[in-house]
Amino acid sequence: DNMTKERDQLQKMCFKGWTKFGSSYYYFSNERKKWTESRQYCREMGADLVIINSREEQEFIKEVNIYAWIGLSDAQTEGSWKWVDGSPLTTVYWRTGEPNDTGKDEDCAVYSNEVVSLNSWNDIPCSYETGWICERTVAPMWL
Ligand SMILES: [Ca+2]
Ligand SMILES: [Ca+2]
Ligand SMILES: [Ca+2]
Repeated sequence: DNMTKERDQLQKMCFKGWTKFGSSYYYFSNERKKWTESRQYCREMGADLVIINSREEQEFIKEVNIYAWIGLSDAQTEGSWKWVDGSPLTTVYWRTGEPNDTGKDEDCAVYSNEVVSLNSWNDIPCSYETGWICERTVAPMWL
């Protein structure tokens, strides 16, 4: 009936731009924002910046081939990298020589598509404007 049609339409609209991988849903931005603004964007959509928990997830993002913020920062304590949900770093995929805190001003981590290697993370200034990746682990209500 009409209600069902309406709901289906809404579902499609709301879900546009999100990709499912494993048990998570991902949003890859087409715009550029600073790290904090990127995070804000994700949170407004019931998500957060991506947390990379496994090699599979790291590989999945590599296929998308995007230069984008991830949910990792050492803004609170220099050198102490933390995911946005407070979970500890298990597997890390820093580029060779990173994180290097160039100019003592690099506190946010970016997924770089400039390298062939799976080790692709770099720390850069949080005020830099670039793409971002949101992740949510819970399916939205309308699914
Ligand atoms: Ca994850
Ligand atoms: Ca730093
Ligand atoms: Ca760096």
